[in-house]
Amino acid sequence: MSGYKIIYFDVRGRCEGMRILLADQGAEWNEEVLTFDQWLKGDQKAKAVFGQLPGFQDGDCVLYQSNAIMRYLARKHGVYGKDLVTQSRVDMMNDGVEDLRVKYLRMVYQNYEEGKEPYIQSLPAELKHFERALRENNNGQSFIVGNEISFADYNLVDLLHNHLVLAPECLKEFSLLSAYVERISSRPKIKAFLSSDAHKNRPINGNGKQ
Ligand code: 0HH
Repeated sequence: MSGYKIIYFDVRGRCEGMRILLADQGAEWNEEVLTFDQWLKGDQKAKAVFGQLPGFQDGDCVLYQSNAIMRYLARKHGVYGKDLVTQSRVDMMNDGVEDLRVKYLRMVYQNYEEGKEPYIQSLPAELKHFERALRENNNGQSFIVGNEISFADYNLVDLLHNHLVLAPECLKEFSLLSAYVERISSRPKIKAFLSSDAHKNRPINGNGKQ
């Protein structure tokens, strides 16, 4: 069993992409779950490099920043692309995922009631970039980059899952993205993880909005 530990709140949030990566790679991990009251005591915040979670531990390696953790796991499990150009494209797509995640989180945590509908209206303009990237890579039949799964796929699929909860029709006009989410989510170990209580019982966000 690996000694991975994810230190986070009881939400999917910024950790579900890495959980999907670990599940698909057949790795095991432990969760150190903090309540918000425990967090407000301040000890963990003081330890965290940027005063935020998630944190992550693998032996002597302690990391913060969710995308740095994803990259560490990607390097360790060989899901970061096989050459410099592919790795840089994987980074580029993951940065695109991060940009959309930040917009999603801002809406969910800061402006859900008024911002949800305008956000949903603006989604096609965001999702079309991912649809085009898929089309330009083997006509959408492979991964977001190249012909092997990468951490950007795990991160993108998690964010798309959240969007399908927010707006169940949002992928209807994007046939390649729809098929892609289905395909990645049907990989046996991911499918098993997605049907587990660990995934199903964990809320997407910490404020009850989704
Ligand atoms: N760039 C950082 C990263 O990618 C951003 C981390 C971040 O925003 O890792 N962390 C937030 C928690 S993620 C944080 O530490 C959003 C989920 C919030 C759920 C909280 C409530 C759960 C209760 C069950 N926020 C706390 C803080 O900044 O003090």
